Amino acid sequence: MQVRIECSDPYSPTDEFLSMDSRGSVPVMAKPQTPAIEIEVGDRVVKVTNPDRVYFPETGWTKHDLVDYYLAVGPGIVRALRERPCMLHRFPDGLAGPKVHQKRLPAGAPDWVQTVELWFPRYGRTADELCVTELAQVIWAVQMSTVEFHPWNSRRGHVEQPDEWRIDLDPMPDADFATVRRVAHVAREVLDELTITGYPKTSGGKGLHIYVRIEPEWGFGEVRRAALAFAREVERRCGDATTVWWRKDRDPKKIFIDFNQNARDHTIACAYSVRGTPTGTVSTPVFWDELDDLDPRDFTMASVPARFADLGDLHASIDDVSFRLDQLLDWADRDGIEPAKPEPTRG
Ligand SMILES: [Mn+2]
Repeated sequence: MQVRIECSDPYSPTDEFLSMDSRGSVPVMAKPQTPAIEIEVGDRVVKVTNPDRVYFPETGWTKHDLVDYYLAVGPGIVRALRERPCMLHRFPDGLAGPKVHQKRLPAGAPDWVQTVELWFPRYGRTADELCVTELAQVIWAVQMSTVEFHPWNSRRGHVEQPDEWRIDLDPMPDADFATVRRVAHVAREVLDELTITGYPKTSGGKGLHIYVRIEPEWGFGEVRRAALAFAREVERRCGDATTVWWRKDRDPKKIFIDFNQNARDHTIACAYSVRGTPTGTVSTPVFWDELDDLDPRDFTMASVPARFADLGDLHASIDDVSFRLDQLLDWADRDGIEPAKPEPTRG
């Protein structure tokens, strides 16, 4: 499958337009180079340069290891990214170097790498973001030094209407995973009462995400409003949960239900995304009934491929049924949650 060949590897500067961290745009020159390799992915061939470059200094894992990881979880990462605008968290020199939060597709993409044009009111302009339709595009993004994939909660066909409601359980600094578990169980109880199926995954950090497929019928503001109404209900039932907006006002022992992750242009690492952590933790789909036993630190780019081979993608059925937000929006009205502001329109 992998053929080592000699290739020249001229440094090709990437386009950092809309990069959130321009420090990453400074190339590090004159690195010793190992020969590039070519990876066959479906019908495509992806050239991977500097495959032996160490991306994770603590474990010694290389860019090649990262490629192998994403190949191993291929159907899972593609399901999580399919047709979604995707922001890339790139580490051109591995974790030891700067991190680049990149919206616009890096330059030099082959013609089979697809994109979606987005409007960014903040910048008053558009950008073409990566839009994954097949695994080769994921591997190409890794070639472009992407470690983390942060897709939108909407898809190319209806960019302004999310089809994913994201329940983001964020532990404050003094909260442990046991507290995350308690809040997650209450969240599930409320979802059950709404007859909504939520798909849990570790965040790859200390938290947990629960994803819900929704009809792409509402704008970001309404989805966020529904998410807040849900979060308030969980907060009422569980003393460990908070929806307090200002971080400084939050109890550091609590779990913040970050409803704002449903706002336009807010993204979080998707299922099967490796995180830029020293141990290469992975945002990993989990069974509800393993939640009480698992330690999210056990899910890494070294361990998740075997789990994926054993269990398959625990989010495989997420696209089968889409749910509605009507009841949550009724709760939002009942609770006096202020109406969503209209999204800024394209000038
Ligand atoms: Mn989070």
